[in-house]
Amino acid sequence: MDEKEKQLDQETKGSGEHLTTNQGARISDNQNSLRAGSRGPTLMEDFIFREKITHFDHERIPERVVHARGAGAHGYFQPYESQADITKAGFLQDPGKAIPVFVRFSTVAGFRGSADTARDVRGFAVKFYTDEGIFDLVGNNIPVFFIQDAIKFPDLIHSVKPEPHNEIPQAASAHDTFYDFISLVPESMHMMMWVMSDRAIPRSFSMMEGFGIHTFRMINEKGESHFVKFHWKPVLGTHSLVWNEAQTIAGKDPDFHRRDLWESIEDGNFPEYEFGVQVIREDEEFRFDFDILDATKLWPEEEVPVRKIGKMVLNRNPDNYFAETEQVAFHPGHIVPGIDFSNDPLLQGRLFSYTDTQLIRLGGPNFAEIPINRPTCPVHNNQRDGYMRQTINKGRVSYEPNSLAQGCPMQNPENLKGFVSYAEKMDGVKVRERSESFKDHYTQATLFWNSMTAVEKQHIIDAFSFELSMVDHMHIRERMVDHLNHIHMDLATGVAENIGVAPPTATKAKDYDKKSPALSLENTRKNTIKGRKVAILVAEGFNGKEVMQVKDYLTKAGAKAEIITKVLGKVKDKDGKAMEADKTLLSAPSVKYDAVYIPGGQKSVEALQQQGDALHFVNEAFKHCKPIAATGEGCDFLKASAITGVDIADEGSTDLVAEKGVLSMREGASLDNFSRKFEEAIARHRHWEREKKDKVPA
Ligand code: HDE
Repeated sequence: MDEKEKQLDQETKGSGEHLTTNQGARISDNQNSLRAGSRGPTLMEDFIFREKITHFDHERIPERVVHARGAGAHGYFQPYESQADITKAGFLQDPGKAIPVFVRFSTVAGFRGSADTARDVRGFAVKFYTDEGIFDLVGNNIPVFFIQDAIKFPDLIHSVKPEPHNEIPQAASAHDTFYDFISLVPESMHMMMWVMSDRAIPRSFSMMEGFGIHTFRMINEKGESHFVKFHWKPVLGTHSLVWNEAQTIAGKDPDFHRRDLWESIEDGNFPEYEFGVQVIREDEEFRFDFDILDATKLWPEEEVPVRKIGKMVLNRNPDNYFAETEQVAFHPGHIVPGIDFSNDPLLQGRLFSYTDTQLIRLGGPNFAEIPINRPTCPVHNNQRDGYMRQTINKGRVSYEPNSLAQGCPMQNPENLKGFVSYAEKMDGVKVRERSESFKDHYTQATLFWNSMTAVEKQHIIDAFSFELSMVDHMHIRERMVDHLNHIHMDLATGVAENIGVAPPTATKAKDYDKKSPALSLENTRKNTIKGRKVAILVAEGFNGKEVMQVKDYLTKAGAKAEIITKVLGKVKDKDGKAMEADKTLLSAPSVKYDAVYIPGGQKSVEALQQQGDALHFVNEAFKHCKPIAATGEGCDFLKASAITGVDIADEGSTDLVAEKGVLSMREGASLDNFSRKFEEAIARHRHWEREKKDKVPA
């Protein structure tokens, strides 16, 4: 019995428990309510019925206003070595000590039931259960934000959410109100570049970076402060979907990302991220051509390198979505000694918002007592009562100072790890105004554009063109093109041509050719196929030996290879040996895989050629620039598909033909060598050099 069968078996056997009310009375009949006669009215006294229905009626709590759609996982964090030079935070001192974490990934705009693959920012929120209290790092997968001041947040969110008169569109920024707002807020342009790039459609949660965004402080034992930015770097590298694929997945598998996270953990293929900090000395605050308190700016990694200080591994799925993933309450204000805030006005505003939102969402001030939110260290204070209080405080003392309880719980001086805010020098007049140093809105947007490859640039043009073609108002489209022309004229021209706006005649961008290679996804790729999914398309009569060998190779390299047939059940190879199908062509579209392999076997290939879904599978994989491989008669299948512009091994050939990510081999050459070449092609992920998608009918 494999693990899955064991689990199903256990579920079938049951727990042996008895059904009771919430008060513990055993229930004799859970099928019928209490009636006056078998055809008579239901009786008020039916406490069993009333308790059950009342509980059901109250099952929902308000979804998060933003980040409503999420998926969570448990894991641990362990530092590489002591970070005592910059912080006294206990969890960053001992490389021998791991602490528990809970992570919640999310989208921002959509409702709780929306599709995972919408073009959107992803939330990347981590709860560290440290011995000195909870530290929440409530970040995103993009290192900058739309706005500089928290007072604009409700406006931003109202503009991106479905329009209020008809509640359309769901989980999409491609509509008038969003672009109306954004085009009037130039500070959002840098963030818009990221959101229109492939970063906003990640391949999986385990293949995206995370960022704390704001500048924080770290404080060491000597009381010295350094400015820091937090980073998460995925061990699998950073990968994305392509837009057409993301849209298709939204219908075929709206749970694509949460399913991938769940299955990776169940398969023991644990998502891992390195934790990093960029560090700026206190006296370097004004060394840069941007303000380090401005959340619409990043610190280029080439100027301020990321110091990798630890690793997070996600190794356990939640037991219950609601109790854990839905009730988890993050707050950027949950910090521990050794970490402190900066004056970033966006961060300062967030410090108010998160407690406030938990009060309405979780129903009162005791949300820290919900199991997922409880610190792992002791909690003692004089806070009492409130909705759903769990703690049963003993004794008569709930105030301080007191003598009746010997002054306990007592306050802690700094040497007993009491939190002491960094003594930052303050002066200034009380004003409602933005610093002059926050006023350059385009330079880093241009830096981002300059750092992209030609393909990435084209994707940004395509994304803006898609989004703005959904905007009805001409003056909004024109305003956007004008902003883009402040970033780069090629961008503005490329977009304008697609959306019926007159292209600019002269650039408004400043002459700026700096690049930051770390910003391009092409430079974050790692040489691994761990976590990728490969489809093997077969029908009866396939070449079993080829399948076993290639599947084995890919599995050993960390990929998940699945056998796909027309119907579920056993499928026989050409020697009559049966193999179990994992999925069917109906339930497993190509968009759910990273690569596809068609083995040989005359009968199998002839049958597949008669299946439109199989041909569509390969055509679509080709369109999405994914690696495609075929051996033996499988090459004939590729020849019968709509693949264009690449060589495929001819009958009688003994060569391994590999062109633009399409591999084919008839006979003679080594299958091991073939598998190795296939692995390399999968590691590359996308073969953009064949991106001529308009020609492929998929
Ligand atoms: Fe949030 N944000 N946010 N946000 N945010 C919330 O808190 C808010 C901002 C982020 O998985 C809310 O519990 C304001 C930046 C994540 O549970 C709310 C501002 C960043 C999550 C809230 C921001 C984030 C939230 C809604 C402008 C990246 C989901 C429900 C200053 C650094 C956490 C909730 C989870 C959630 C307010 C801007 C990240 C309303 C006022 C910038 C990952 O409190």
